[in-house]
Amino acid sequence: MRLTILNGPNLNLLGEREPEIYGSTTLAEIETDCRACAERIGASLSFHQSNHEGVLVDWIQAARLNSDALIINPAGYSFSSIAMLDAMKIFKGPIIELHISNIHARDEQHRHSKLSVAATAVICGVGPRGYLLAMEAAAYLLGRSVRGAA
Ligand code: CA2
Repeated sequence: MRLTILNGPNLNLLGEREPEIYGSTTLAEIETDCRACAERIGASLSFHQSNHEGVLVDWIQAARLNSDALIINPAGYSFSSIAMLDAMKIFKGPIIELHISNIHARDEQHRHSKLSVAATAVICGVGPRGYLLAMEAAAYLLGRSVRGAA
């Protein structure tokens, strides 16, 4: 099982600012935990962060060739990026959209993700632990599609 985790703009600053919303865990710590989880569930893992929309689009396109499932925290691009939405629509495997905070409990600007329509599942509000839940969800969704079970 090959998993790609993509992180959008400003998530490189996790743990440094606004800990009351996003917690004090850094993205490097999240990556370490994700790599341990990948080993546990027998997955290979590509883990990336970019502040640039086009770079994220390139990685989503690349995932079509090198990944079975895609986990994406699009951050601020959740609310604006038709380019990422278009790229996600052509990915064949499960896509888990992930947010550290509960976007539904946020202000109007942070409430409606344009990308969720292309996601198989959405996880939000669980903090950094959501990344591990998303990896388990990806494994579950892949297993289900292989076996065709409910
Ligand atoms: O909760 C999430 O994971 C978000 O995707 C994070 C985005 C926000 O726009 C979404 O509504 C929810 C923002 C990421 C910004 O990250 C920062 C990290 C540290 C300090 C400031 C921003």
